[in-house]
Amino acid sequence: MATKEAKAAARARFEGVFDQIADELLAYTKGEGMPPEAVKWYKDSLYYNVPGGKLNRGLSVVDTLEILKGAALTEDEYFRAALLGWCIELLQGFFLVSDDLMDASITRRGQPCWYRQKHVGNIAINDSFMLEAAIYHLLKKHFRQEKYYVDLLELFHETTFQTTLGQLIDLITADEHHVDLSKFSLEKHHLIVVYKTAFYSFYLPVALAMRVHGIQDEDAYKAALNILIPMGEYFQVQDDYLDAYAPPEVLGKIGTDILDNKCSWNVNIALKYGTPEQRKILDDNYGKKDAESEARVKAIYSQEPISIPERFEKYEKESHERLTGLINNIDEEKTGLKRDVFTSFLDKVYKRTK
Ligand code: GPP
Ligand code: MG
Ligand code: MG
Ligand code: MG
Repeated sequence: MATKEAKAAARARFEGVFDQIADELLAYTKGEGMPPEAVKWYKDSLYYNVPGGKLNRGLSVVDTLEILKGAALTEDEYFRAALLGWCIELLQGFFLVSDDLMDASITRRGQPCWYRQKHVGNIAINDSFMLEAAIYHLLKKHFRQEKYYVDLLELFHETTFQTTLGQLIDLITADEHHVDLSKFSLEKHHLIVVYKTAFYSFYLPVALAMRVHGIQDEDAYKAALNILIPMGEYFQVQDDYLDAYAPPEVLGKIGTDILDNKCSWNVNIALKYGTPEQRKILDDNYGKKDAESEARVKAIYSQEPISIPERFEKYEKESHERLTGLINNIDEEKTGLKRDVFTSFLDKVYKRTK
C-alpha cells in the first residue's frame, strides 16, 4: 500500500489539474459572450462543488490506468487520465448539489450545502446541470479524435441513467408523508444502493481507464462489474452507517436519513432484528421531522438485539473477505485486468471514517 506521503503527493498532483480544467470551462463561457457576473457565478459553483471531496473516484481513474499499464504514465497520459477523473468528480458534484436539495440536507464537505446559501437557492438546480454539461464539453475537447470517444460518452450516459434510477427508488421508497416501514427490506436496499451509488462511483472510474488502455473484450468489463458492484454496495452501506454514527465534524455532513424516512441499511437491520417493543418505537418515530424522534430512533439502533455498531463491524469484516475472494478469483491473463486495480480501490474505502 502507498505511504501517507505518496498518497498526499498523488492527491496534490491530481488537484493541480483542476485549475486548468476550470480555466478551460470559464474561457468557454467568456467566449460565448457571457457577462462577468455569470462567469464568476460558474467559477464559484465549480470551486465550491467539485474539488473539496475525498476524490476517491477521480484518483481511481489515474491509479487504474497506471496499474493496467504497469509503468509510470507519461505527462500526457497522466493529464488525460486526470481529466477523466475530474469528469467523474464533476458528475459527483452534479449529483450532490441536486441530492442535497432533494434530501433537504444541511452541510456537505464541512460547509453549508450549495443551495442553502442565501443568494443560490433553486438556482442550484441550474448549477447542477452546468456541472454535468462541463463533462461533455471536456470530453469533446480532449477525446473527440479517439476511437474510444463513443465508449466514454456511453459510459457517462449509461451510469448517469442508472444513478437517476437509483435516486428515483431511493426517493419514492422514502415517502415523507406516509411513513410505512413495512415497505422497506434489505432486498430493496440492495437495489437502491447498487443503482444510486455503485455504478458511477466504482464501475465508471475503472471502466473509463480500461477504455483508455484499449481493452475491448466485453467479458473483461463484466468481470470488473462483478467485483465493483458489490464493492459499491459495501461503500453505500458505510455511507448509511456513518449517517447515524459518524461525528458530523469528521463526516463533513449532518446525517438526515432518519428524518428523511430513508430505506437505509441501519433501519433495515433494526427492522430485521428488533423486538416488537423496539419496532413500535421505530414506527412512532422514524421519518418524523424533529430531533427528539430522531434521538429515540438512534437510541434503539444501538440497543440489543439490534446492536448496529457490532453488526456493522461484522458486516465490514465479512465484506472485505468476500471482496478479497472475488479479487483473487480474477483471471488476469484471460481478462487483461490486474488484481491490483481492485485491491487499490478497496484500500481507499475499507474502514473509512468519512
Ligand atoms: C448517495 O445518496 C447517492 C447519490 C449522492 C446519488 C444522487 C443521484 C442523483 C441522480 C442526484 P445519499 O443521499 O445517501 O448521499 P449523501 O449521504 O452524501 O447525501
Ligand atoms: Mg440521497
Ligand atoms: Mg443525500
Ligand atoms: Mg447518505
